Amino acid sequence: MDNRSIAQLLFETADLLEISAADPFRIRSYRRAAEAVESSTIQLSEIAHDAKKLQEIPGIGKSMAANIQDIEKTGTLPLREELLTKYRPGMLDLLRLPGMGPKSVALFWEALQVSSIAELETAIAEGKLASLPRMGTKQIEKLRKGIEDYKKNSGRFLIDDAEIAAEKLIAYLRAFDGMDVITPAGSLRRGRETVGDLDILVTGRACTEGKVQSAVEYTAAYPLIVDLIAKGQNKVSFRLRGGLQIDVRLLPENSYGAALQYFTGSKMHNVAIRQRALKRGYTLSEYSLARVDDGSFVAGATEEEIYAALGLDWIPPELRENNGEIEAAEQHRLPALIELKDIRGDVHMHTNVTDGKNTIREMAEAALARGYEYLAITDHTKNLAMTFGLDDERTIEHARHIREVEKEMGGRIRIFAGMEVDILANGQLDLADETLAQLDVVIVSVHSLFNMPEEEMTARILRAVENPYTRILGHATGRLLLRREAYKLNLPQILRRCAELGVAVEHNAYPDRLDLCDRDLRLARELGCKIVINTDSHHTSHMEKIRYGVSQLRRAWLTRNDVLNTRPANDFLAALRPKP
Ligand code: DGT
Ligand code: CA
Ligand code: CA
Ligand code: ZN
Repeated sequence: MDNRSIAQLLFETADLLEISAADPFRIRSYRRAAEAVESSTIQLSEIAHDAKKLQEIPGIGKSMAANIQDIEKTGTLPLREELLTKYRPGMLDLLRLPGMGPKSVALFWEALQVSSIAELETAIAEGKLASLPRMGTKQIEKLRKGIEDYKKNSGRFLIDDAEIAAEKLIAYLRAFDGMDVITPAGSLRRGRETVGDLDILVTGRACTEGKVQSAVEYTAAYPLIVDLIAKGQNKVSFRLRGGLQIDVRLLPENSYGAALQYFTGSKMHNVAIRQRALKRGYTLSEYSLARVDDGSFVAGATEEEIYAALGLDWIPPELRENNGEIEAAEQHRLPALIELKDIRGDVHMHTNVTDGKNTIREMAEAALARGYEYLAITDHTKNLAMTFGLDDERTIEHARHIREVEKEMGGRIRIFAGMEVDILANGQLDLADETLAQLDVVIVSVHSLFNMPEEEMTARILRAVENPYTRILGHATGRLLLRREAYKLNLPQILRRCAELGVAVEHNAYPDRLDLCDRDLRLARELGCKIVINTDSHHTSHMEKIRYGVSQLRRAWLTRNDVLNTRPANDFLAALRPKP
């Protein structure tokens, strides 16, 4: 089990303890342990057999070490299970609503027997909340809005969580002799920013008639299944802990391409493709492309042969949203989409001087190991006090340090000195111009006061990009996927101004941001903006998350030429807005 899952179980136990009005010290010890696990760079599952080693981690004592060992052994915590027999699992969902803490959950339970989001929704509709202490119309409205947002997001998962789940399952399936080709289809293959469920397709010797039954049994025996939903002739559906559903389909080789095409979607793309097939006298199903008149087989083993039979170039999955890709494929003018290997540097990352976990040197070595030619260190500024952001003096010192490390690297990689400068409430930047003048990469970002009215937020960001030293606008809409909506702003106006000024706009590839989104990226390109892609890494291990961002760039139809950090170091610097 990974650290994040272990931490989650400990956090949940702490919440349940708090709902049950347990001893505050006990509650705190669970929370502290959860935080320690979450931020530990050691994989706990690797040392779980050794209670002594576990206890070397600050925040983990003897009893927590035993708890972690229980989690490793059983996948859960006895205390959590015990509490869940007294309280309801739905209470953990209630805790995810904004403004809802364990105390309110306990109150709703005692006063109204509310133990789930659905019950809370009913209680609000029936006006029952108003009778509770400290429940004004404003609080009630906030809860109602929170439920609405929750329902919109619930049942969806971040792309990296979904991909990790898919990879684990695929590794398990590969161990079975004859499951030769295993591919995730659906929204994951299309690189969508979040995923509803996973659609995994399998083919090979084990999927032929007569043999497939034992392959189905093996799939249904996957140890991480918590809820087996269906087990059919060639399909297994189940849920993992955390709620992610996976549909696995086992298919004969001659219809694999048809199935891959069908289950990759999107639905809108498939509808348009099927209409095209019908116009040409074919029917397209998940089994094959066949002639309407005599039902004879035309294509099915590969996607390429199906698209070709329909007079189309093969369409990359990221484009399959019925946004003009079919016309482009017909006219042989699909773009040569940007690829992961095109990226030559990552120019937004943090170090342990602020809220990152590694040193400049460690970040540089990690970038080098990825094959990058350059990176930029861009730590936070002082307005972001909780990250230990730097003031002017410390920024200059940090920049000097960055240049020293670049020398130490002996020419193996370029390191640009930069900062992620906080945009203050009025749009001013958090560092003086004289300081900014000494940096290579100045990214400006909003990290506070997200609830401004649209006009004010737009003016604030416009003022920040007007600063002559601003070179990149970071994560422009501030959304956090499944957690926080974008702030209200007039994005087209901001993008237009960035294009005029030559300020590049960032695509922040960290999987809970992916900001700008695919649609906005397409707009940015149309408006003539320069575009960069960054991970905003706070740890060396975050750099690989760039691939999720590359998927978004591809979904926006971008090519290598549209993205500045596909260029060599000097060309990249020269392509940024010139310094005044
Ligand atoms: P998700 O799971 O919500 O992130 O999105 P998808 O695209 O993975 O959707 P899902 O899992 O419901 O279905 C996977 C693919 O299967 C979908 O992209 C297209 C295909 N598919 C499913 N149901 C239908 C349907 O009723 N009609 C057509 N044409 N295709 C379908
Ligand atoms: Ca799906
Ligand atoms: Ca599905
Ligand atoms: Zn930021």
